[in-house]
Amino acid sequence: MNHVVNIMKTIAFIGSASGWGAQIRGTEKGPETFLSSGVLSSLKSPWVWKETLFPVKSALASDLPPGLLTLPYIEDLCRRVSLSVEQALGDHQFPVVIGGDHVVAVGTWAGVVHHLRAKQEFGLIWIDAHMDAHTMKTTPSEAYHGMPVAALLGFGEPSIVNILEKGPILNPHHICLIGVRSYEEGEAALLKRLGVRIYFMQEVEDRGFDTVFQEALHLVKKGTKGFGLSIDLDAFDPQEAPGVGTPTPLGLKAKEVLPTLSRIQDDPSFKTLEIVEYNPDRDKDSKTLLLMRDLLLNLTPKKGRSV
Ligand SMILES: [Mn+2]
Repeated sequence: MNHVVNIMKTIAFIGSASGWGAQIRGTEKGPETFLSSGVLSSLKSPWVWKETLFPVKSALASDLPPGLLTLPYIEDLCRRVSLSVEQALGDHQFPVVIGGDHVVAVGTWAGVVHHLRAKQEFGLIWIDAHMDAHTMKTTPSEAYHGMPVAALLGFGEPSIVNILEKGPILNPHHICLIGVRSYEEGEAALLKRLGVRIYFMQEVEDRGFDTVFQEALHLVKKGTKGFGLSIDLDAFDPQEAPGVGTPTPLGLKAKEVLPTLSRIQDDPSFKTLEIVEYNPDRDKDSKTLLLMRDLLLNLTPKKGRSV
C-alpha cells in the first residue's frame, strides 16, 4: 500500500487578544467578538478555534499609558502566541492568527520561523497603512503595535526581538510592505537603510494591486523556506474597514485585493495568515467583520494537499 492520501488541511484559528500594544485598546475584544459573530460558519474548509490567548491582565480597564511598562504583558502574550502557532504547524494545521493589535506579529512569525528552522530564510508580505518599524528611539507614541517590523528585523527591545531564539527573525530582503501611506521619518529611514521594499499606496494605485502583489510574491518566495501574510485591516479604506484602531484614508479596496489574494490560497509555500487590529467598538454595520470573512474565504486552503 503506497498511495498518497489527499486530505484537506485544517485551519487552526488562534485568537490573540492583544490590546497592550495600542493606544486605543478595544482590539483586545477582537478575537472573541469575531468568533461569536458566527461568520466562520461560511468557511468551506475544516477549521477549529484552537484557543484565544489573553494577556495576564486586561488592558481594557488600565490607564497605564503605552510604553516600557506595557512590555512584560506584550512579551508574555507574544511568547504564548508563538508557541501556539508552532504547535499548530507541528500538527499539520494551517494557523490563522486573529488579533488583537499588531504587536502580536512578533509572536506569530517567531513561531513560524522557529518551526520551519527558517531564521532569516522566511518571506513575509506585510499589508498595512503604516510601516510599524519604530523603535523606542523613534516612536512618537511609544505604542508597541508601531514596532513589530523593526523587532522582526532585529531592532528594539531584546525581550521581543529574541522571543523564541536569538533574532533577527527575518532578513530585510525577504519582507515587503504594501499599502503604506502614513509613517514617520525615523522608521522610514530604518527600512530604507535596510533595503526593505515598500509598495506605497501611490505605487499600488499607479500599477494596480495585482501587479504589485505578484512582484511581492516573487520577492518573498525566492530563496526562502516559505512565506506568510500579515494583514492589518487599516490597510483597507476606512469606508470598508471602519473597525480599526487607526483608520487612515485612501486605502485598499477589497474588490481589487480579494481576487488577487485568492491565487495563493492553495500555494504550499504559504504557511500562515495573520489578520489584526480588528476593533469591534468602532465597526459600522459589521463592515469590518464581513471583510475579515471575505479575506478568509479567499485565503484559507480550499483544495486538499498531499500528505
Ligand atoms: Mn500595523
